[in-house]
Amino acid sequence: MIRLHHVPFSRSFRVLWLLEELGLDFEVVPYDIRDGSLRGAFQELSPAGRVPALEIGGQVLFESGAIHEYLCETYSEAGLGRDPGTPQRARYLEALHFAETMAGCIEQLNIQHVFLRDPTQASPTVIKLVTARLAGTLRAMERMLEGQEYLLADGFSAADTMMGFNLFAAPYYVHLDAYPGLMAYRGRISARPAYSRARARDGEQTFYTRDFYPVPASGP
Ligand SMILES: N[C@@H](CCC(=O)N[C@@H](CS)C(=O)NCC(=O)O)C(=O)O
Repeated sequence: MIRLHHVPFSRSFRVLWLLEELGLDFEVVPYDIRDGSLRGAFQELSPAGRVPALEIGGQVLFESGAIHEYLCETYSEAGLGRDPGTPQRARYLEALHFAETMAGCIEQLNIQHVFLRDPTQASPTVIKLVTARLAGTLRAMERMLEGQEYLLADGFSAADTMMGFNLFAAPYYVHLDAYPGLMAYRGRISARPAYSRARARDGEQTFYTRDFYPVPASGP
């Protein structure tokens, strides 16, 4: 039995998508990020009250990157990880972890723009700074993709399910049309059948109420 604890359109989508790429049978347990259901009993599964959490083989794992490495090792025949000693190993690990540098920027902007109970507490200075940092990670990702279809030169991997998800959240804060390489890549990953199956199981996000959240004009 594999069971994914999931909030629609959150980092747990990475794991949902990877499970579909691996062709595994699994159950999705949905949560609402705002209703308190990620606190209390849920913290037995994920101590910081975060998704994803994955029940698999009688244990529970949290942290999307660790789950990626574990699933790719456990189902190695799918070839979605890169083993130690193989040519793309270093780039693979780099992309898996860089995904969280970018997601950390998105998370800070989510807090500033979307999750503060009192929006007047948002800081234009922090928003301006973090938006620029997010743009920097997008530029870096575009360079990583130069001349290749996926993040690794030897083809699709779990690095793409880790980092690829970010490209659906980042455009709430940075216009992606400035990054043609990322736009083309996003088109490629969206066209994957496993991505479509994952989207069909994802559920509706409820936190973004606009298409774009600009840096406030009153910033320094
Ligand atoms: N580094 C963790 C981050 C997990 C995380 O922060 N997930 C967010 C959703 S994207 C969450 O569960 N937030 C709930 C909260 O902060 O209360 C991972 O990659 O799994």
